[in-house]
Amino acid sequence: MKKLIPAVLLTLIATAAMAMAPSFAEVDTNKDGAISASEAEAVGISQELFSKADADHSGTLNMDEFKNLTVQDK
Ligand SMILES: [Ca+2]
Repeated sequence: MKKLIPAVLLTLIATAAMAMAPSFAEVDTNKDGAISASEAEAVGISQELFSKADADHSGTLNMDEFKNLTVQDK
């Protein structure tokens, strides 16, 4: 029975984390598959963070770059 408790906690933590960090689809408001600087700014991602996350300096964030950003931004 003890195994039930961590499973419940993990679910709660995952739910809370998802609620705090916007998903890629939520940030990509024009649905072009990339996050522009203005889309990032709209959800409170600073220009500095955006530049750091933009690993290939394309001026936009793809899903991988966005994931790295949301992991590092803690
Ligand atoms: Ca976009």
